[in-house]
Amino acid sequence: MRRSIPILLALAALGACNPPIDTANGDTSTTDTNSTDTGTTDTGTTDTSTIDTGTAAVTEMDCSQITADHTVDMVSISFSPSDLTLSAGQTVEWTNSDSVTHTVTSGTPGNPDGVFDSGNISGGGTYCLKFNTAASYDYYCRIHLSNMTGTLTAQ
Ligand SMILES: [Cu+2]
Repeated sequence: MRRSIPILLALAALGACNPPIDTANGDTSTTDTNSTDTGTTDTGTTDTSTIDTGTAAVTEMDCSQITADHTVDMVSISFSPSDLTLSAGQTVEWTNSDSVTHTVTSGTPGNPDGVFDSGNISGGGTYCLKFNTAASYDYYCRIHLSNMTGTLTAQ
C-alpha cells in the first residue's frame, strides 16, 4: 500500500502535464481544448477528457460544410501561397493538387508542435481549419519536411 502512493502521485503528475489524448472516433489531436468539439472526427460523445477547458486556438472543420475564407493549394510539393495572413475567426482550406500524399502539420520540419496536424492527405484530398485567435504558425508537410513549409498568421 505504501509503495502505491508515489506511483499514484506520479500518474497524477503525468496526467496534469500530458492530458489524455482523445482518440475516440479517430481524433488524434493532442490539442483538443475546444469545449464544443466541432472537429470533423471528434463527435464528442465519449470525450470526457480533462483538457476540454476552453476555446481552442484552432478548430478542425468539415470542408464539405463550409466555404473557406482562404484556400491553399498543395502543388508541386509546395504550399501555395506558402505565407498566408488572415483575420482571427476565418477558415482555411488546403487542397492536395498533387498525386503524392501531403500533410498540414504545425511546427517546424521534424518538430510538430501539436497545434494542428491533418494526417495524410491523399491527392485530391482537403483539410480545413478555423483560426479562432490571433496567432502565428509555422507549418510543414511531414513527408516533404523542409522542402514543403508554410506560415500562417491570424491577426
Ligand atoms: Cu508533402
